[in-house]
Amino acid sequence: MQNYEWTINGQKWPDVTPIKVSMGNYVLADIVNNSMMSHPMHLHGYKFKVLEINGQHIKDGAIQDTILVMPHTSVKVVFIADNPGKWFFHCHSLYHMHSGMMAYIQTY
Ligand SMILES: [Cu+2]
Repeated sequence: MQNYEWTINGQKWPDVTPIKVSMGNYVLADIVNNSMMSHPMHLHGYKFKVLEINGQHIKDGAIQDTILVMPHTSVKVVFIADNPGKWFFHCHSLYHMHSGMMAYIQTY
């Protein structure tokens, strides 16, 4: 069996670089899942709007704080950085999170 190490932007918790966003700006995020497993990605402190899934525009995308990113799928979301602080962004599969799939956004 292969041992999995789950990462965000190639980094494994707790050795992560904060994802810095400027207060008041729109933040467009590409969430790309190159693995063969699904990842329910959860953002604290914000709600985002889903814009695209695999390049297909989503009309009236839902406003949510979690999105299930299927294997070999990319998702574009947007939110407004209007909540100062440090906010976790992580996979909600506890196994994945505990093996490193956690980062944080820092709004300044
Ligand atoms: Cu996961």
